[in-house]
Amino acid sequence: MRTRTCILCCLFLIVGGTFLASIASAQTPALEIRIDTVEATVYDTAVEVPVYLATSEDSVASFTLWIRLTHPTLCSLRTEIVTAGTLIEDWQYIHAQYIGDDGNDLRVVGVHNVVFPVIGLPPQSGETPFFKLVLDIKEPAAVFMSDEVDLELITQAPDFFTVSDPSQRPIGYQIDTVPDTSFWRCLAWEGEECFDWQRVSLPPYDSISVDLVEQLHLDTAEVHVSNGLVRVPELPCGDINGDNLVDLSDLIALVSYLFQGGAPPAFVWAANVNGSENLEVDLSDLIYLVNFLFQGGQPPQCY
Ligand SMILES: [Ca+2]
Ligand SMILES: [Ca+2]
Repeated sequence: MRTRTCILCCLFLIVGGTFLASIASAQTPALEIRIDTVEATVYDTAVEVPVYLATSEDSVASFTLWIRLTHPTLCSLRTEIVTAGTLIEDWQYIHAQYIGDDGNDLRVVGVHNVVFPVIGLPPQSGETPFFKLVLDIKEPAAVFMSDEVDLELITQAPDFFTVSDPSQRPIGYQIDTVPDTSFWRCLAWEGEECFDWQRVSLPPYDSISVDLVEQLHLDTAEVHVSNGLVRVPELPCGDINGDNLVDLSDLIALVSYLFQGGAPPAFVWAANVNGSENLEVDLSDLIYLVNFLFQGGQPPQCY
């Protein structure tokens, strides 16, 4: 009886331990790359988009990321990478270049240090930006057609998406051994013996060979990727509280901001209703908005 009780206890502990381990791995991936969601206005000329890195165990010494701008009606990607105040501020090598001719695909490569010993970033919680992308906002006339673009991380192959530890091992990849079949055609027979083989992709062929090759695959249970969104809202000038309308509530928000220590406008440009060149929001804007709302004055003109 005592023996049976012990076995039951052991089974319970093992099952319980496995259950806890699976929850822990689901909550904390070995590697997480996230492109932030960012909002800009049609009056911004450029916007910085933070990319975040979180690692639960590994130090990161180098990376390659392929980032694609989809539906590029609003913005264009720069090859400039902002590193000030980010995790890779002191890295020795940072390089970004376009892939293709349309400027919508960007490859970013970073190496912490190239001289031995390679150190790498210690595990990160993902609060400080890894680095920042820069997007130029296109002319307002082109923006009105759409108001969102996506920044997609391409992850199909190690050439597109790799993050490595100080030993240059990719983080979060599985290695599969798969058969690789090749077809051969003989170009020079001598009796039954061939002296010149040519590898071919179409029949006819005289021989087949099968090699075992190793392929790397991103382990999606270990690596989490989330793409970013850049939104450029088409807010009307004078919409100080950001609800897409220009009405009394905007006047109240402006009075609160100017005289009662209230929240600043959602977008400062939308509060510069008199279109002053210094872009400042002050009493003259309040008077302008009162004239428009109650005395038939000119509509807000932010630019
Ligand atoms: Ca409003
Ligand atoms: Ca003003």
